[in-house]
Amino acid sequence: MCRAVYPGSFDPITNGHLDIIRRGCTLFDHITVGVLNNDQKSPLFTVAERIEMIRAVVAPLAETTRTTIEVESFDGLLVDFAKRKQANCIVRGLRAVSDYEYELQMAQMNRHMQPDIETVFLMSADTYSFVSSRLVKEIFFLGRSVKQFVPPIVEARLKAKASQATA
Ligand code: COD
Repeated sequence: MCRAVYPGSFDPITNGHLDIIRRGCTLFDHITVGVLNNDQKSPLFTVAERIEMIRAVVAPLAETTRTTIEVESFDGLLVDFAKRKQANCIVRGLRAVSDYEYELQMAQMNRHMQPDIETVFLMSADTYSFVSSRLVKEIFFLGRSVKQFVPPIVEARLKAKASQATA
């Protein structure tokens, strides 16, 4: 049984993240999407909001795949979370060379701490290789549509955040 953890900030989930999850379903029996509960960053969406959006966008995948997908938050070290989830793989997405150095360092550090958990990299689809949560938020709040980069529920939640901010 191949069990994977796909960890991240997901603030918010984008079509790039979703593509990695969808493709992960062809490789793994079980995927836990792990949302980091990180007080040091100041995220736009709360962990609960991020989890709710991810659950909503992965729900349709259940109809097309035998992979089970769960979404949870985690604190502390990723390898400890992966161990608790009995995962043998950590899935990460690679967009460009700029991701590589950070990802390599993290994968090597994680392997030193937990040699029985392998990091697996999936190359970003070329349609999403330039998409990041940070840019999506920046573009949205500077007034352009992000419809092509995020699932509809995320676009709706961004609009709700914007109207809360102006209320
Ligand atoms: N296409 C493909 N992949 C993508 C795209 C895209 N358009 N956008 C993002 N991704 C990938 C990223 O490359 C990443 O692999 C993953 O999706 C999640 O991305 P983010 O940006 O949401 O999340 P990150 O990279 O900020 O997550 C960092 C972690 C939470 C995994 C990391 O900080 C962590 O493990 N923290 C726990 C503490 C810990 O264990 N520290 C020691 C590490 S050695």
